[in-house]
Amino acid sequence: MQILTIPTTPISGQKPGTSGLRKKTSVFQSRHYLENFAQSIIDATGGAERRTFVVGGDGRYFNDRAAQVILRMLAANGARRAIVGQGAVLSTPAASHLIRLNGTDGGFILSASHNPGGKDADFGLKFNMPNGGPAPEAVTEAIYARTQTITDYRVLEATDVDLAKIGEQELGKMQVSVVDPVADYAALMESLFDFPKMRTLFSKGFRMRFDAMCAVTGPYAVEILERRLGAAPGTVTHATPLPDFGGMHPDPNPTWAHELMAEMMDPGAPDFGAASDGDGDRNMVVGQGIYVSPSDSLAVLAANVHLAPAYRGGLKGIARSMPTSGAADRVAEALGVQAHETPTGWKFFGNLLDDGRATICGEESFGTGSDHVREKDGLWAVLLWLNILAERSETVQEIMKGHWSHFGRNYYSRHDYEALPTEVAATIMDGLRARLGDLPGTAVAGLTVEGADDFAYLDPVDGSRSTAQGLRLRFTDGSRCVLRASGTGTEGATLRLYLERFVPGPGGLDQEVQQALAPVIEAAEALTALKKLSGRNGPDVVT
Ligand code: VG1
Ligand code: CO
Repeated sequence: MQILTIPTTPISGQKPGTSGLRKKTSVFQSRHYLENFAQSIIDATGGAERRTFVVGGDGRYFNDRAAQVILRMLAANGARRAIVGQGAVLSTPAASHLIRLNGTDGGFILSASHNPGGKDADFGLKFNMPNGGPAPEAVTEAIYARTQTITDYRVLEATDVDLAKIGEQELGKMQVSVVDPVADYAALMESLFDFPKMRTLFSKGFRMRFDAMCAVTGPYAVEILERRLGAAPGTVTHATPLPDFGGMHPDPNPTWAHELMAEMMDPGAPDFGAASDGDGDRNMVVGQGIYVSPSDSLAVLAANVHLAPAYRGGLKGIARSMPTSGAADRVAEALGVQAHETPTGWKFFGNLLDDGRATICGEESFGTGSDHVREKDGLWAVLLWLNILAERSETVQEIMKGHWSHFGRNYYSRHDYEALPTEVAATIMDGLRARLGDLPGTAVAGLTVEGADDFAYLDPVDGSRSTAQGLRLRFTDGSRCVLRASGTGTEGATLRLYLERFVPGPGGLDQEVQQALAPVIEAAEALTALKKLSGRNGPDVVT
């Protein structure tokens, strides 16, 4: 087998966003595109010589082809070993776990996560570090810089590795270990939670629905929920991963997981419902007749996490992304633990988790996780909820109401304006940014602006600074809104408007969310002119 050095030239736009590089599948399939980016990752992270990597993805269209290319490139770059999920499939949290479990030098995760998959949809690739977490900004910038100077890449001339077969193979001088994608992950979950107690819950007739959305979590959820915990067969729906996710948009929110929502709002609903995204790191949680917002879910999980065996000792701290509601901060305060506010994207939690400053982390975008891996973890969150439900013997509804009456309620919603022309989005963002200094004191829609800034983050562990992470407007009554440009889309620019209002209770805890937020929504429009400038009647997706 021969190592080929292929001359290439830089390709523009290979800049990783919030979570890796995401592009249309056809772009990734174009000449040298994947190879240039993969070689740039290898070059910018110190080469692959004698190293071990994990390789796997969410199973979307092109996943298998891309995995074969990456394996041949790792072999050509001198890697010692690659650990690959069977069929080149690994959920993102399972990949993070394998990176850590095997003490490897990192991992290549093939996924565009919650973005639709298929020939005409999206593909993505990201690199995770030896700690199992997404590469931090300094590394993704170095990768991007390398894509702009690259002159050649190395690839082994070889036939495909048989990724259907579990066991050891050789690719040139590199060892390829094909592993069961589920086994180690399921064992990890079993070590964290009280499986016997959860089994008892199911044996008493507890009913659950888990919508895997034809994405990667199907096999994980069937193994853990149905086989190990004894949930009724068929609890997991859309359980077979498909290359195009069966045409579903694998984003677990009330809009895209509407089948689950409809079932859970029905009078005969199961006791507990959940869904996960394309690569298995997101979760949506729904009770009988009640949707749990991700920001609330983080707060409730943090307040109850001591009920699960692995967390009996309590929390070191709670971290949330800036746009996520302050509900978790109230729990941190009550527990007397550190509260951290980071920019959007899981890469910012890694240092806090590694340094023992946080145990549990979350984002408003349906992401929750803990220090058991270095990614958000959809099934982990669902299992923690189940463990809490088994311990408390209350319904989701009772737990939520109890939480609000104790801590007060942070009404919260996100309004997405998708695929706007890039210039329009830039005009809206730049216009507001330019006026931030003048806004404090402005009264609008019955609210008064108290503070306005462009969020910047100073990492307390490594001292790195990240700027321009979202425009924040804080009102005197504690409400706030945030305007931020998405970094995961592949078409035009998506703007996200995050809205929050705190009601301390005892009254006013049962309002309809958009109604409770009406003054903030009105003030946000008056200040950002988002609808007016975008020419849209309203948001495309409301979560
Ligand atoms: C979105 C979410 C962010 C999340 C990211 C990756 O990013 O807002 O919270 O970490 O997706 O999630 P953005 O830049 O589009 O707002 V996943 O599950 O797509 O890896
Ligand atoms: Co995801």
